Amino acid sequence: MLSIINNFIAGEYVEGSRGNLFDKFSPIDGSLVCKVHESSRDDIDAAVAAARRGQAEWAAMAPAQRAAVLHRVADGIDRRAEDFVAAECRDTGKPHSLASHLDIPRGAANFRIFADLVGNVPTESFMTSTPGRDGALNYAVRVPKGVVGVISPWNLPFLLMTWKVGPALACGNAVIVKPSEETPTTTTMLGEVMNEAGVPKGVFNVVHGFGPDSAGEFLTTHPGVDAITFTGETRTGAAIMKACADGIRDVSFELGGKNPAIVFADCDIDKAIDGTVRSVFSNCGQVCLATERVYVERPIFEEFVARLAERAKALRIGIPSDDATAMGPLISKEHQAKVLGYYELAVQEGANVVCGGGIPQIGEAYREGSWVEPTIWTGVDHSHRIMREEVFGPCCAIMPFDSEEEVIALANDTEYGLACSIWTENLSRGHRVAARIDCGLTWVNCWFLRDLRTPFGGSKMSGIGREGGVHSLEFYTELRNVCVQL
Ligand code: NAD
Ligand code: 6OD
Repeated sequence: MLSIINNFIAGEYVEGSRGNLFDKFSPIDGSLVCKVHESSRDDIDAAVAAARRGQAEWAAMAPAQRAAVLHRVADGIDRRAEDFVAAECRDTGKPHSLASHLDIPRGAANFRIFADLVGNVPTESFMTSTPGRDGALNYAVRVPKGVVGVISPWNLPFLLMTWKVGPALACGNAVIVKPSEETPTTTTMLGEVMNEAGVPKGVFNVVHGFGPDSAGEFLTTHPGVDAITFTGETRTGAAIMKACADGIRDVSFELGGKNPAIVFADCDIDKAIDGTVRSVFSNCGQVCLATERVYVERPIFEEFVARLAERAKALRIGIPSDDATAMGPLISKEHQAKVLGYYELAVQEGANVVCGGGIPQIGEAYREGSWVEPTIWTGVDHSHRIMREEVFGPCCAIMPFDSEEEVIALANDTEYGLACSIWTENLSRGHRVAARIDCGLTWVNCWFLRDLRTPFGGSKMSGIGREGGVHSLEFYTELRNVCVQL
């Protein structure tokens, strides 16, 4: 039976008021997955009104009580993990093993960690001397921002949505989430878990649609929304920033990247190869932190390229439910066309195709899916567009380097600044180089090893602000000062 995805407003699943539905197609075989109710301006108005009512009730609850509710949300996700995994795999085509080990458990963790964190953060206070008087006590209190709009992408839909909803709710806000039009399902399913956990109606709302002239724009321009937190493309971030400027509303942006890996000749090459296979090809390369530029010190360049290519060619491409699948399809035909466009461009620009570069044969039943081959290029420099522009596919270009100074300059020669991995057994060098890379996250001898208490975000065109740990609390609350004359 074809499923219809509704909006979730004030604790109820509701159809879009205009009756417009859009189609969501499978990246695996191009079949219709579901039809989705697109939200109109009226629906966004209803969501904002519900959120304002719900937020007042939610913020009035004792923080410990809110934390207990959020723990029940996490438990509810765990109980239904299999349903969430199946839905995420259906929408994205990602391997079942990835969704069940990463996306869905991280969703539950995103509620637990921030539920526990909020009660344990001290705020500042000062004793202020006032000449001739008894002085004053100044202290700061944190209050929720109010109604937060959450706009999320399709690559790690549940993980990245809960990464914002968890702390926003823990801080006493209400949220209106607009998931990507490509991945509407798991965010919508979360509504039921929220109701069962006892989250007051209107605290968690979901609206569906696209960006411009649709739910995304209606949400970001709505005067009843107090802040917007967004994950997605850099140019979408720029459009949202303009929309938020009118209302002087706060934004937090996690945007695109063109992330380097630096492989020194003194690395443990087995670990560096394993790590680079993960960082380039996981989730079919559709991870904002994914490596797309690899710089390898010349003495190990040939060996590294040959071994990485061997591993890339051995990656099993297939459907989510096959346990042997290491890589699924891209999210959509549109994204496949973009990635294949870069594969073509690389060749036109004179890159050497070490492996891949085309569409793999998965079987007749999957001909309409959005498959691409894992791809590696050499023979490139920074004049090539594949060394400068985010592809967001399972591919990387590899360049040799001769010195630490040279590779630091190469790594930083980008308008992005999200993540970097450094592979070396010389930890002094690891620290030294990490300090000089202009990006928000540097991993030494690892990749995507996350501790949710750490600051997460990008420099330059990769974002504004930091979330994670207390940094999330900073974004999702406002600080007020109280001054008491003693
Ligand atoms: P996208 O920017 O196309 O879409 C993201 C969301 O924004 C979707 O929900 C979309 O409907 C909405 N949107 C689009 N235009 C809008 C507008 N004008 N107003 C309001 N909302 C609008 O991004 P995507 O294609 O879904 O995701 C891939 C991109 O996201 C890549 O560039 C990737 O690097 C980036 N990303 C970054 C991070 C990070 O943490 N830095 C994480 C994941 C993805
Ligand atoms: O791990 C996280 O918290 C996070 N925001 C990951 C982002 C991955 C981008 O695709």
